[in-house]
Amino acid sequence: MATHLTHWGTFESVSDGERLTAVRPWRGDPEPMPLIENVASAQHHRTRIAQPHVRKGWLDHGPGAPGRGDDPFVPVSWETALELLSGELRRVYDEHGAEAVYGGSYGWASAGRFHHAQSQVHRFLNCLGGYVRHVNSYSMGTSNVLMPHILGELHWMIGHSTTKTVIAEHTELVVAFGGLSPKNSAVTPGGVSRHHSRGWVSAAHARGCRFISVGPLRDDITAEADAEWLAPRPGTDAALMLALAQILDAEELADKPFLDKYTVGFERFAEYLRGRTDGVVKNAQWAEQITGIPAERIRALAHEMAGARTLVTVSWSLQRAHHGEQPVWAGLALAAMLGQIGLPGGGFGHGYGSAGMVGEPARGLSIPRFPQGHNRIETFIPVARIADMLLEPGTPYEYNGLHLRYPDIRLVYWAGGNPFHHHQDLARLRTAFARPDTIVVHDAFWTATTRHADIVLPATMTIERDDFGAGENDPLFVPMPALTRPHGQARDDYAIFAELSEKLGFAKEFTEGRTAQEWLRHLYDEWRPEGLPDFDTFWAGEGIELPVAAEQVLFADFRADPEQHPLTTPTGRIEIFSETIDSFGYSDCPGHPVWLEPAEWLGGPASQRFPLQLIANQPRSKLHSQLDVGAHSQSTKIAGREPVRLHPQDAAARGLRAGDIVRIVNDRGSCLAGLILDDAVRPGVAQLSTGAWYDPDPDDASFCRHGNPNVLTADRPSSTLSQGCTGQLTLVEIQAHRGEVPELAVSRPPATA
Ligand code: PGD
Repeated sequence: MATHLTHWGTFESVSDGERLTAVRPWRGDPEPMPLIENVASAQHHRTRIAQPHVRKGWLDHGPGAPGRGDDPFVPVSWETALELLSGELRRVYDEHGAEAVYGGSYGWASAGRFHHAQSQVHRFLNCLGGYVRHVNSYSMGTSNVLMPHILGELHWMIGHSTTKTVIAEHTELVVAFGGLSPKNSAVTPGGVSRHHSRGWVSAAHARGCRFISVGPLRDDITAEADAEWLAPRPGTDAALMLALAQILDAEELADKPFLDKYTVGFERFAEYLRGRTDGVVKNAQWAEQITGIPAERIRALAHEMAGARTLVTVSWSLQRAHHGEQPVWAGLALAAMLGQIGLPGGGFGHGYGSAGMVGEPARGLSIPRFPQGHNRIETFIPVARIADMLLEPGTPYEYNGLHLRYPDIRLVYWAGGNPFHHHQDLARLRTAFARPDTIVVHDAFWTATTRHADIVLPATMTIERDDFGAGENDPLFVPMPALTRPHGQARDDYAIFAELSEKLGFAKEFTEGRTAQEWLRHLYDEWRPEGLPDFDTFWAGEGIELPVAAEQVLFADFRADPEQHPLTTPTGRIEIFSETIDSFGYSDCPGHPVWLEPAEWLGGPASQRFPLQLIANQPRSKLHSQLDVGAHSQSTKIAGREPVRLHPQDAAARGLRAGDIVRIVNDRGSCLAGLILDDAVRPGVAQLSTGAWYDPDPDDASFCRHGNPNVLTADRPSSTLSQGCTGQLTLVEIQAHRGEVPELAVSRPPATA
């Protein structure tokens, strides 16, 4: 039995050297996840990449040859692939410089710190001369930018959120905007040892804590919460929060001493709530028109929140939307008005129910990391602007007060991510991906991204290599010795870069003369704090428990003494009005929280033609697109298609029945999906999770035969401020699919020549 980490859980397994023969959850995990089944079943799936491949058009006609995404691939030897690749890298760096190389390579890759794909590719490209990078993430791209202006650095805040144990002990009312999704909090970047999605909620509920889940899906909170479900029109949470704030203000329920001492700009915000700036009082009737929540319920809720130890928590999904800053900022303003920030169990949270590490006690020690070196190139893009960058080189744009220009990219290098999973408007992305001279991808599988590359290099999975790792804020630091031989000719990203760096003449700089095993020992020895075992003992063991904080209350020290412990915002206070943001003059993100109509919502004109709001959320049966071919993920499909959930009433109005293969459409594209009827979905809403591998129709790239919602979502930034991804919500119509259900191509390897 060996212990092994994934982002979605820790498992113990037995292997015969070729494959895992038994897999079971780690014995310390109180709430194990079935997702671990995907690992063993995917390892030797026919979509594993067994050897290097080069796109035929690129091989025959050279860089820039058309046909990317359509051409067959030519299987080649490692020697040929690395010769071709090193020659092309030399050409691009010599002719166009490092500013012509996009090495952002966004993606979650795998657990395990040394073989962390982004660290590997970034170190390699840094040795080569640098690269254009990305900033922020698809998860939190809007909050990444907003939070430092109004509350503090987001990652620090996530790591120091009030612990779930404190909430279980002290909170009387949790108002969870966006819910507390157990499927999301089961995942922690880097790995999770003990899942806690349900235990703390049960404990809080047993003590008498009430939960209110605000969102379009009733099951976005665990049943143990016995929650009241409020289902506003999707995308209107900010209006609901503003009305709650208006009631607190008008009825003098707001905590004035708290606002005076710990915040700035409340009066500017209050003028807006009172209708002095635009003639519209943001009262309960106003919010009822927008949200569909009865004014009476809004009024009562404001009183309930003011009368209890209340935690206002906002999920990350709410900021992954057009004007996604507003629900986060309005939620913070509301919590500030309640005056409980810094008190045990009260105040503000961001991301409970979005990822496992939020609300876990901070880990005292970071774990060893593979150094990435220094990037000499300063040019970057906000991560979700990739298609704009490729399509519009030289075009100026604004971001967070900066005036920037898109670089002219000739070569794209990706390892550990799947843009044809994570990006929006995939038909547009495909057009963008046709622009560069060369696209290089390392992956273990024939994902849609590898199918849109020119040079495809097969990477190992974690079970095929030696590594170590621990999740963010997770105490268990685990040795991860290889459990099986690699599939086919797959190589570790490190081995690929080591050989390439040899060919390019900087092997010494990249490898420092170490093998992967020697790096593990070196990184561990360099890091080992006193009292921890030596490397050999660690490697032979089942993992060590690192110390964590006992309990924590977010901003308790700031509350105790704001002079001694100011926030890292420009004023050191919570900024309900931000002079900095206001000074940028962005009409789509002014200086305080406001209600701004999203481009696509059920109350807007676009809903006349597309009357269903599609929620494109995180999947239950896999992490993002990872191991979609695995047994557990496949067991949830309907005739091989991703399931879409619809309220029975909406299905009946369209003559649709459970199990039907339906076509989801809007002006950007369409996809097939298998229909599930479920009254846990708000009427007017459809839910299709992300993660089905994009399977474009050969004649129409905007039609996905498998069920990837990103053919439907808009490549529209959340705002000029953050330029974040808005993949969560889009408007669609759903129709019966007529004719034969086309075969899937993405579950087979691509054609070879
Ligand atoms: P993954 O499926 O995790 O998706 O986007 P991301 O690109 O992270 O992709 C990781 C890829 O890395 C997989 O193809 C996997 O096989 C590969 N891989 C794993 N390990 C290794 C390795 O060691 N080496 C190499 N070379 N490859 C490896 C996720 C992104 O999607 C995120 S974080 C979010 S939150 C977004 N959410 C939404 C959303 O809510 N709605 C929509 N519509 N779209 C979204 N997209 C975003």
